[in-house]
Amino acid sequence: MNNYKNDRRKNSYSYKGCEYEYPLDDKKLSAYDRNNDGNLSEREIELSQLLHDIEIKSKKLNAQKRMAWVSLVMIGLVTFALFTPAVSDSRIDVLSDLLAMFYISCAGITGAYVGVTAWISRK
Ligand SMILES: [Ca+2]
Repeated sequence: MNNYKNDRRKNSYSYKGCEYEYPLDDKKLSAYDRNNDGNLSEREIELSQLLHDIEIKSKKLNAQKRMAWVSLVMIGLVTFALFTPAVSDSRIDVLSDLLAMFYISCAGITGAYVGVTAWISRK
């Protein structure tokens, strides 16, 4: 048993002989205390680790999704900007190599996200 409410000296716990730093505050720890007895049992610690891992993976997936959306939106915005009179033909000629790299990298980010999420959902 690991009494997290009374042990405020450190934000860590030992489990199976290893000392783990707990990156969570008491409010989050109390969310993992399923039976509200003020202690984290071995099972509750296991579940809290699983939930913590899931939260981190979820945040990572959300960040990747945001990156893919920003890339997709940037492709549209840059394409739209290139068709406005603000960008002259001579500028587009000079920047053509750079623009090609920009389109390839943005499409690569979006395509990689779509491919990886499809691959993950199939697993
Ligand atoms: Ca408990």
